[in-house]
Amino acid sequence: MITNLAFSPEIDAARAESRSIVALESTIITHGMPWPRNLEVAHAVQNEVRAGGAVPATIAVIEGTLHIGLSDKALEHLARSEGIAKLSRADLAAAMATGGNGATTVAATMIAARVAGIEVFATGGIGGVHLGAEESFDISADLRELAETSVTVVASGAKAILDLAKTWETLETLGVPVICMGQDRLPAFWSRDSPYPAPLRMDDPGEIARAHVMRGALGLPGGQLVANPIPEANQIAMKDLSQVIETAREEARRDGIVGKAVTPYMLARIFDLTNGRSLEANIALVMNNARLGASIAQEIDAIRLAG
Ligand code: PSU
Ligand code: MN
Repeated sequence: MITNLAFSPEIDAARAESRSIVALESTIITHGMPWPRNLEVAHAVQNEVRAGGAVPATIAVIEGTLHIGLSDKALEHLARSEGIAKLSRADLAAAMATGGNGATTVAATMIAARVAGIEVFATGGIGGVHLGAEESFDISADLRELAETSVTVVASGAKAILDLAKTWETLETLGVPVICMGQDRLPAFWSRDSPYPAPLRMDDPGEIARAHVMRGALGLPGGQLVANPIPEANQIAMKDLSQVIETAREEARRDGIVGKAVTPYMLARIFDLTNGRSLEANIALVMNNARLGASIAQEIDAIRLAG
């Protein structure tokens, strides 16, 4: 029994009416995008879930309470905050126990979604194995979370600032289904294409929902990662980004950036170095993932209702 868990009025109503809910993370707002675009996007993504026929539950920890669904005021407060904690599996409980505040990463949002009975979560990109991990050992807790927590996560693959080959290999080792939506090769966040073949391919949300339910029936712990390619019109070709990523990496090294700070630092530098183009692409793909998440959530609920 978790005492410090709060559902927003919208989520309370959705639960009472058995409407489909899609979880959304808050680290993308606090650490992934600059003010004030982050707040606009937070609202736009929520609206995209609603337009897709489901109810959005943005998740964060505020004064020790795990909030499932945020008021507009709370969302704005988060979006404006600087230096707020980025909570993952290791520190979610500690933040709740000590009355802390924090944005939830993919890992922490998955944990919160499971606790709240939400089976689908949409975001931009998951964390993964960082470039140079053989030296730094920097591997996101998101990967292990996917192996343990039964939530289907819709993302556009892992960010291209990561070592994608090692990230996909690790997910395979962990037995996480990586399902590519509608194509045979995995997307690479800002680009639709990559050299990596899709371990699994599905072409409609109903199949993804059936696979999710089937895993539960088999008693398999862990979630699914749905790799949804960025819309064609918004993509940035890999060759246009590799130099930018390399520059951002060198700067991160020069500035001694390590641990949790690496991902936000790299994203911010890449936004600057592309004059905001990478941000626009990031926004487009999150919206696209929100829409697909809404469809998958409704398909899962339809299966549960029929069963
Ligand atoms: N993808 C984005 N923007 C982000 C993140 C991912 O496009 O801000 C965040 C997610 O919350 C993800 C986290 O869980 O970065 C991974 O951080 P780390 O590499 O420190 O585990
Ligand atoms: Mn890390």
